[in-house]
Amino acid sequence: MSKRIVIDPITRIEGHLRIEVDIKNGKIKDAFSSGTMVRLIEEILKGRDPRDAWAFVGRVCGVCTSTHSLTSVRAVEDALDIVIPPNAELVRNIMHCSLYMHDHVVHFYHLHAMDWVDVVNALKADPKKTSELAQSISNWPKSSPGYFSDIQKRISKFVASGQLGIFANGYWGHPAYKLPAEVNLIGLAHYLEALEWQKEIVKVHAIFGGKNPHPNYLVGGMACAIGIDDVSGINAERLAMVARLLVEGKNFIEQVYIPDLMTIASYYKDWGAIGGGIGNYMAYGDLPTNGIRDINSMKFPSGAILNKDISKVYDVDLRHDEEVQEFITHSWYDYAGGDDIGLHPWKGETKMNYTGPKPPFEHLDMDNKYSYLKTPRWKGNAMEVGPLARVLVGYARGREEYKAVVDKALKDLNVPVTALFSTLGRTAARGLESVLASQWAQEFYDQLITNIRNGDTRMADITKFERETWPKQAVGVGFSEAPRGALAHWINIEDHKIANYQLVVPTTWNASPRDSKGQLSAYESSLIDTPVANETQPLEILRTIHSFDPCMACAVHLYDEKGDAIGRVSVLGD
Ligand code: NFE
Ligand code: MG
Repeated sequence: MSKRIVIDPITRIEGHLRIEVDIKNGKIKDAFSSGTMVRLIEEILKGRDPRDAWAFVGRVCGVCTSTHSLTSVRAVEDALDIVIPPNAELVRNIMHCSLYMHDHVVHFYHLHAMDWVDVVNALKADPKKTSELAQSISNWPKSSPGYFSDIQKRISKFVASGQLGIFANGYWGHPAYKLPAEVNLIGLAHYLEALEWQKEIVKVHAIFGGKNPHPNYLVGGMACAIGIDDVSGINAERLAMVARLLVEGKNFIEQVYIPDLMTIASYYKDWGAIGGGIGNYMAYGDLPTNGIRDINSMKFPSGAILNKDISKVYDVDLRHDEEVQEFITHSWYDYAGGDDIGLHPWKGETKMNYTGPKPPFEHLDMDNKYSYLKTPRWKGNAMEVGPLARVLVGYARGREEYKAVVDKALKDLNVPVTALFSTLGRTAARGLESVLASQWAQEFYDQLITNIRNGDTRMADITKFERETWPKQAVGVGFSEAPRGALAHWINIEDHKIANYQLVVPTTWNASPRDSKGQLSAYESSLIDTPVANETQPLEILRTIHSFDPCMACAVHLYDEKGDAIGRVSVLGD
C-alpha cells in the first residue's frame, strides 16, 4: 500500500510550490510538482513600449532581481539590432556576477543549510572544539571560542523561550541530520553572518543601477554615466567601493561558503547518489566578453547534455521553432490549437483556465491539469537547468577553469564524477560557480577600469532610441543564465508596441508538470526513489527540492483567492 504525502507550501523558497508524492516501503514511487499561483506578466506587457518592458519584468522576482530586466533589454536589443558599448556589457556582467554571489550565498545559508544543519543540536557543541575545527578549515577571522559560545547564548535564549523565530518549525532532531554538533554550530554562526554580509554585496547594484532590488536597466546600454570627478555619476569613489565590495564578496565565498559547503558535504556523501533525476542538462550561456552574439565568448558556455553523457554537448538554438516549446497538457491554460501541442515562445499563448478542484481539497487531479507552470521542452526532452547544468556544460566543453574547481572538489570529497548527478552535486555546483563568478567579477572590473583609463566612457548606444528608426515588425530573443538557470524572453514588436511577450524561466523548466508524452520534469523526476524516514517530517524531500533553489514567483508569471493553506504536511492513505 502506498501513501500520498502533500507538502503545501514548501517553505524557504520564493513563491508557492506544492509537492505531492506517493511513498511505498519508505521510498518515493511517484511525484507531482505544482505551482499554485499565477501572475500573467505576459498579458500586462501587451501593447506597451518595448523599451519599458525591463521595468515590468524586473518585478517578476526580488530574488533573482535584475535578471529579468537584463534578459528583457537583450530581447529588445536583439529585435532592433542594437549593439551596446563594451562598458555597458562589463557593467551588466559585474552586476550579474554580484547577483550570483548574493543569491547563491543566501540560498546556501538561509534557504538550504537548515536541511543539513541541525540548529538545536548546535547548542551541544563545545565552543573550543568548534573554534579548532573552524580554524582548521579556513582562515576566516571570526573563529574564537568566545565567538562561538556567544552565538550559542543567543540561540539558547530563543530555544528557552520556546520561540525559535527564524528557526521555528524545523525538523530538529530528525535522524537524517548527520553533522557533529561543532559543524552544526559553525553552520549556524555563518547563517547569521551571511545575513549581515548579503546586504553589502547588493550595493554593487545600487551603485550601477540606482537601487536593489530592481535596479535600472536601459535598452542600448546602462543608465549610469561614468565621470571620474563627477559628484553624481560613477566617480572614482564609487568605483573604489565596487572594488572593495567585490573583494569582500570573493573573500566570503572562498573563506566561509566553500569551506562550510565542503565540510557539510563530507558528512552527506550518500546524497551524491540521490536526487539525480532526468540527467539532461541545458545552459543558454552568459557573461559575454565580446558581445552577446559571440556565443563562444561567454564565461558560461551554452549547450545541452543528454542522458548524463558529458562526452557530447549539443548546440541550442533559441530561434528554431522546434527546439524550445512549451506544453500545457497538465497546466491550467488553453491553447487555441489544442492542449497537446507545443508552441515556440514567439507563437506562445497565455490564456488561463483553472480546472482544478475547488478549495479546500486534498488532492489535485494529476491525470488532468495540476499546475500554473507550463511545461517547456528542448527538442521534446525534459531538461534540468541551473548551476549544475552550467558547471556540467562548462566541464564538458573542456573549459579549464571549470575542470580546476570541479576536479578539486571531487578529489577533496573523494567521490566519483557520477556524484555530480545528484542532490549533492546540484548544491556543490552552486558553490563552485560562485567561486568562478567572484573571480570573473574581478576581471570585468579591471577591464572596465582599463577602458576608462584609455578614455572610453561610452555606456549606451541611443541611435535607435527613437521609434521612427525601428522596423514596423520585429522579433527578438534575449537570454541569460539566471542564478537558477537558463532564462529567455521572446518578444514580438508590431507598430512600435509589444504584440506578444513570453518568458520561459528556469524554475519553469525544473518545476513544471509532465508533458503531453507523460515525461516527468526535473523536480518530479529527482524525487523518485528518494528514501523518506518519517512521513510527517519529509526532510529528504526538502533537501532535493531545495537543491534546485525554487522560485515560483519567476516560474508562473493574483493568487488563488482561497489558495492559502499554510505550512501543511498531510499524509493520506490510499
Ligand atoms: Ni525568482 Fe529566477 C532565477 C529567473 S526563476 S528566481 O534565478 O529567471 O528560476
Ligand atoms: Mg512563461
